[in-house]
This record gives sequence, structure tokens and C-alpha cells, in this order.
Amino acid sequence: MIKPLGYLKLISLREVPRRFQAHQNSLPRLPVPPLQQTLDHYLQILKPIVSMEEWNNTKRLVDEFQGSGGVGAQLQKRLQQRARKTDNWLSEWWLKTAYLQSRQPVVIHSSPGLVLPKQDFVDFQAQLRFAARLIEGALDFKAMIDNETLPVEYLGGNPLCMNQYYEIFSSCRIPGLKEDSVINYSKTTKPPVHITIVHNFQFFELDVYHSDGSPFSADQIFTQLEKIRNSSLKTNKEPVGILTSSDRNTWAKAYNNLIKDKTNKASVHSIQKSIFTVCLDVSIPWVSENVFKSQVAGQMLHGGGSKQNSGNRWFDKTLQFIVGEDGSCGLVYEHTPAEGPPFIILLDHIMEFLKKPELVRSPMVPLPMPKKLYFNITPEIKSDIEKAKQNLNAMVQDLDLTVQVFTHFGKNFPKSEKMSPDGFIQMALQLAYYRIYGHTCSTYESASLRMFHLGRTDTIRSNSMDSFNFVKAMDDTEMMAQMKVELLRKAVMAHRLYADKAIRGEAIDRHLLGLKLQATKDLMSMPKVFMDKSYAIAMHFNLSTSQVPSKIDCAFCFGPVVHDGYGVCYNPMAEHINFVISAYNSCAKTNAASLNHYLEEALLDMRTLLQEHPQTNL
Ligand code: COA
Ligand code: HC5
Repeated sequence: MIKPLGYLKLISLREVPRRFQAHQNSLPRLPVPPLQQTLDHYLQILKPIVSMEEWNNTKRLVDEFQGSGGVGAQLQKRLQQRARKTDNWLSEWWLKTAYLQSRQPVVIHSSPGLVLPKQDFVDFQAQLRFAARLIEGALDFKAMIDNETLPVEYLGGNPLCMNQYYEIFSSCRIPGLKEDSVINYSKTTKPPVHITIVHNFQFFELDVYHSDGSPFSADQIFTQLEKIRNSSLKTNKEPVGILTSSDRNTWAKAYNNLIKDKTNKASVHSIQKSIFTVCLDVSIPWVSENVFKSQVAGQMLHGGGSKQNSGNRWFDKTLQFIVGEDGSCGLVYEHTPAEGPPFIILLDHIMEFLKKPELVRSPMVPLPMPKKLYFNITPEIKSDIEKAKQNLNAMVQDLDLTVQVFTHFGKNFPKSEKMSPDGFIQMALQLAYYRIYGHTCSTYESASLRMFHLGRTDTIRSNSMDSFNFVKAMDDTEMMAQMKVELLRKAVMAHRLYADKAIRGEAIDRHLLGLKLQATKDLMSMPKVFMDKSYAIAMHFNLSTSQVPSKIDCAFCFGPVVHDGYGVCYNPMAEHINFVISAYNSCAKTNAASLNHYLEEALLDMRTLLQEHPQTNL
């Protein structure tokens, strides 16, 4: 049975020298699935989402593509050659296609937010003390990466690629006019020894290691944070960090303009090179408990707009912790270098670390004042900041976010029914969507490809003929309940089987992408199968979802990937499920609270169905 990512077995290979590289080299390579298998499956997944006429047309294009005169076999051969010559045939392409070439803002569109349980700070000192301990805990985790003692993770008995852990510290995305880049400064000859602190839109460089390489204690960090706070009590008029929230072309132009000035260039470089950023945020206005939760998720995703904390960020930075005066804490990460799980494991580590008492109080040797990072703001930069503010505020206004804890049951219930909890939740989402719209849609769920060297993700297509048959049947008054149970079980099973295929590198989405990119490289014209309406429908994910389990009870969030779609992130705990649903207010067809309502109803109805019709032969 497949075990969840992350917590199954953590085996430290402490004794083996240069474990990391040896481990990495021992991992299998990402396979190129058989062409016919992918194309057959592609035709299957189209059935519930395109018309019969479109399907017949696509079937013809697929036959043409893979037939004797078609280019399918040639592209497949070239992909296989690429797979033989590279560590991972997909990883470089994926980095560019999914991230570096995208021109959308990273804010909301790409960078996920993670919300920690709310802290209780009696005063600003408590906020700074928490931040200091959090920094100490993060450096404690980083030590495991630096000395290569980080335990290897396992999924279903297979060791996972650990590369992403080595990319989350000291790295930053750099805007470019056509395409961005990402730099990992821990791989340079002089890795950084500082972090960036942002307070009241002002940036500071804070050294966190002594000259002998030992990290500062929490006490020392606290003292430094106090100095930073006291020297930045007034909000900076020019929130230069907000520039990083613009679409990538706009930001790239503004960036080139910003770094023309030497002081600005040095300040930007210090932020980019730092190990991570800690944003000391101001409180956000208190509303009701539930609205507040959604607002905190918003703080993590986008900072709440230019009047709140969005100027307190450098959104290109891979890792940014957020510690608010009001106790709202979490992080936002730039997605290019890594998936969510390394950040979750990091947070889990920090939360465990925070439980330990602060034992060693180091002698308080006087430490120099942390360096303030200055920016010279020309009228042009000022105008760029103004435009960025307006854009960001519009984006913040447009985001419809709902944080909800489903308290009726957690993954224990589907388990007790001998069903995959993930498949069960995905089928509830399918049912909720169908009940609102009367049809099904392309649905994306992230699957980890980390069983393979440098593996990132593939797509579990949660909507299938099986899910479609189930959702149609569920509200069919003519249908026998026992039949509905069977269709539900079949749909959950089909989902689980596809998830298994996906994590073994045999899903269709990355393979189709590979064939398409290979065609861009090799051919004079794009094969018709990729220009077809069905392909566009298949790639239009109205439901973009991700299961992110964690030990600590937190919520994670991201934006929808299409204008008329939803982002759904869920963390299934034993007895409850944390959901965060996002949508865009400017789309009249979507509403996050409404999807949440239907989702809750679907989960409950599915439980009732199963409980009222128990299977005798389990
Ligand atoms: N009967 C009883 N129990 C079952 C079961 C069944 N038929 N099927 C599964 N279970 C159990 C599992 O053993 C597991 O038990 P545990 O909680 O004791 O470990 C639990 O139910 C959860 O399994 P399931 O819900 O099927 O899913 P999963 O945790 O294996 O996750 C994926 C499936 C595809 C989400 C996961 O493999 C994956 O790839 N995750 C990565 C996603 C990711 O990277 N997201 C972030 C992108 S940035
Ligand atoms: C804190 C974890 C948030 C999850 C982020 C996630 O799932 O990102 C997906 C990455 C991928 O390649 O599947 C993309 N998605 C948000 C669009 C689902």
C-alpha cells in the first residue's frame, strides 16, 4: 500500500560519506511512458469533458499522430534519446515551462502560502522572541542540509529524491525580460551567512553566524531584531518590495531600472543572496474568527495589499517566513526551486524545535548593528512602485479565499471503509463541482515524481469516466443506492490506481508536454493533436488541487490557475480536514464559499451513503 509522502520512514545515512550525491545517483531515472499507452489514456480522459464530435475528431488526429506517416514515433524516439543523455528528461523543461518562462506575477498565480497555528503575542517582544526562535529552528534544519545528515524520505518503500531540500535556502528568482532565472547562492564559493529582515517595508541584512561558523543563539538574534525594530518604527514611504509582485515583464523592466543605481544593486543583491527572509508584519484588522482565518491566509499569499503587509516582502525570494504582531504566522515560498513538502517538513521541524526549552543562554557579546539596506528612489522607480501597488491591490481585491476546517470526519472514515482518503476527497470535489455546474471539468491533482532523480510532479486527472458515472448517479433518484455505492467505490479505486501510475512516472500530462516541447524543437509545425480544441479543454484546469499532509495542524493555499477556476488545497488529518479554496471575484461563475458549501455536503452525503449501505463482503 502506498504511504503518504514524508512521514513514512526517515532513515539517516549519517555514516555514509557524501551521502547526498551517492543517494541521488542511486535513484531511478524518470521513464518515458509508451506512446500508445499515453495516447489511449488521453482519449479516455477526454470522454467526460468534450463533445462526441470533438472526441471523434481528436481520435482521428491521435491516429494520424501515431500512425505510420505521423510524427509521434519520431518525437517519442527523440524523447527517449533525451532521457538517455540527461539526469531527468523533464526537469529543465519543466522549470522553464512551469515557472521561469511564465510572465504572470508569482503572487497568487504561483507562490503558495502556509498558515501556522495562530500565536499569542502579548507584546512586540513576544513577537520578536518567537521570530528569533523560529530563525534558530530554521538554521538548525539548515545544518542538516549543510552537513548532509538530512534523513532520506520514503514513499511506498521507495527512497525519494532529496534535491529540493538543497534548493530552498539561499536562493532567489531573478526577473528577466523573456525568461527569469533562479540562483542558489549556497552553491557559490562564498555562501551567505546572513538573512534578510523586513520591518515596516525596510530591509535589513542580519548576520546569523559567528566567524567560527556557529549560528547565533535565539537570544542574540532577539537582541538584533530589537535593534532592527527600534530603527524602523516608521513605515517606509516607498515599499520597494512591492515591485516583485508585478507580472514578470513589468518587474523585469522595473528591475533593470532599479539596479542601475549602485546602492540599490547592492541592496537587491543582499536580499537575493540571503539565506531566507523574515517579514515582521503589522497587525491586520480583526474581523470575525472565520473571516480572520481567510485574511491570514491572504497575508501569507499576498500580504493583504499595499496598505497592509505586501510591501514587507520580496516575492522572488524562495523562502519567506512571516511573523505578524497579531500572532498570524506562516510562510510564502517562490515555487521554482521546490514543491511544498520540503517547506512543510521544515515547518514541522521548527514547530518541534520551538517546543524545546531555550537551554543555553550564550554570553551577550556585543554584536554590530544589522546593516540597513538603502534604496535610492528616482521618480521613475517611484512611478514603478505606484503602478505595482495599484496592480497588486487589484489582485488582492480579486482573490476570493475561504479557509475551512471540515470537522465531521478526517481520513479515518474513508480508511474504515477501506478506501483511499485522497480518492474519497477528490470524488467529493467532483460531486460538489457537478452539483454546482451540471457538468464535469478537467481536474489537476499534484502527484510527486520524487521517486525519480530530480523528479518534481505529474498530474493525477481526478475526473474520469468513473468519477463522471459516480457523480451522475449520486443524485439520480431512479438509481438503487447499492449501485451508487459501487460506482463510488469504483471511482475512488480508479483514482487511486491513476495516482499510483502517476507517482511511477506513467501519467499522461508530462509525457504529452514532453512530446509537444520536442515538436517545438524538431519540427517545422506543431502536430495538430496539440492544436486541437480537445487539447485546450484538457489543459484548462477549472479545478487545480493538491493534497499536502503535515504533522502540524496547518492550512496551505494557492490561487486558481485559470480565470474561471478554483484552487483547492487540503490537509487531511485523522479526524478533520483543512481546506483552503480560492477563486477570482471577477469571475461571475465561481465562488469559493459556495464550492466549500457543496464540498462539505458532498463529503457528508457520501459518508451517509456508505454508512447506510455497508458492504458485507469487506
Ligand atoms: N484502505 C485503507 N486505508 C487506505 C486505503 C484503503 N483502500 N488506501 C489508502 N489508505 C491509507 C494509506 O495507507 C495512508 O495511510 P496512513 O495515513 O496511515 O499513512 C492513507 O490512507 C492516505 O492514503 P491516500 O489517501 O490514498 O493518499 P496518499 O497519502 O498515499 O497520497 C498522493 C496520494 C498522490 C497525493 C501522494 O502520493 C503524492 O504524490 N503526494 C505529493 C503531492 C505533492 O507533492 N503536493 C505538493 C505539490 S507542491
Ligand atoms: C504548501 C503546498 C502548496 C501546494 C502547492 C502545489 O501543489 O503546487 C502545484 C505544483 C505542481 O507542480 O503540481 C501546482 N498547483 C498549485 C497549481 C497545484
